[in-house]
Amino acid sequence: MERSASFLALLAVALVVAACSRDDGSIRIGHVAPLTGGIAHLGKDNENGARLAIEEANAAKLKLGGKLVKFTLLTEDDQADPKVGTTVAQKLVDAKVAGVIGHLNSGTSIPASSIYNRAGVPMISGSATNPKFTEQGFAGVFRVVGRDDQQGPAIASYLASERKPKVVALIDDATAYGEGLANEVEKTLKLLGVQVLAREKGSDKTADWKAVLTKIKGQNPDAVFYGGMDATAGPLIKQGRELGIKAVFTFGDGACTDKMKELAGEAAEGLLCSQAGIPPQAASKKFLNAYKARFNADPILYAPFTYDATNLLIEAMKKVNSTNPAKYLPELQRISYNGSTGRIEFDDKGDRKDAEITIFSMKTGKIAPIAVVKAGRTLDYEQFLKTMTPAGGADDTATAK
Ligand code: ABU
Repeated sequence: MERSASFLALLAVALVVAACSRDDGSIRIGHVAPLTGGIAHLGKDNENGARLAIEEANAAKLKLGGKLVKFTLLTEDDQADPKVGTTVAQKLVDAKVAGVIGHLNSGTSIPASSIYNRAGVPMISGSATNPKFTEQGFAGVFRVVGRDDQQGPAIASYLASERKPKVVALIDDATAYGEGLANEVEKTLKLLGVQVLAREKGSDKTADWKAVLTKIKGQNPDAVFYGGMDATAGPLIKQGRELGIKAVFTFGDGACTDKMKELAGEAAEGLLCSQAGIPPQAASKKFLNAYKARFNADPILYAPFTYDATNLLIEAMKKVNSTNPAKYLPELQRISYNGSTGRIEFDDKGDRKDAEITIFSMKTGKIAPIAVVKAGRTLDYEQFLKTMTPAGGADDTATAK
């Protein structure tokens, strides 16, 4: 379905759905991520971002349609499992949420999006990067990070130009995200004339990579790219080094975290990786200070993005002074919002316009940003920072378009 046709269908559903505020003035906002299992730390990070935005909105004592409103976060654990993802999506629809922040994984976001779309519930993911998420034509689907058809070319081009590998081995975890991102990396490497070995596979639960790595070692690649999350990428690089593989290990956003050091120790040093947005430390000072004060920790990966996603939903309601989805949904599509991660506007698919991709390397146990790719230009990270506001990020104020 075309997104414009889906938009009319969504408005028709929204018109028959009662305004999403309850008699006591409370408005429920859903959040979904894996909160148990190997990537629970990333799920909690996403949840913290959404929670902080809601707590700040409640502290501001917002009135909509003349009534004081109170936002409540309904958070669900989809275990990064597509089937559980659709079950909790239906649960949130039944709970009459005003919108959903999430899901974290592409593999859960894509099937869940049909359920929210049928129910007229908007969803904004702060981390799902597979292109299909916004290519389905669903008018209520948005993301505030870049896509894997931006991220794959960015990390592959950086690897090819800076490390000049002749042969690259590609492994993925057979998820929508991991496999999709590895496909994008493969396409770019081939275009650049780099030889790519036959694809190797694991799963999002693989802990023992030795058989795959032994096979790869025999082919002596200069680099290894893995599409998957840090929980499985940590053991992969650790076992790779134990087997004596000297190649440059390279990863996408799911494995571009300091957790790699915790999981792989010294073996993580020197890894290359990308994130589908600005680095968390480049988010606005206001956000970073508030996050630290509230959770006594720094954001790990995409918390600034789920914070912005939640604020976008609330901002759309504020702009139309209504809790009626038929009114705030069109506002979400045309919003121009200066969030903690910079200005956010959506294109006609629901993707963030001009999303950044940041390239990192692990140095002395921390992933450190090296370069930012934006609108087809690659900037050295220090140069990129100069293009941001003096505060080092955005100022969290909304501006009408
Ligand atoms: N983008 C990295 C992890 C989330 C996902 O897209 O599956």
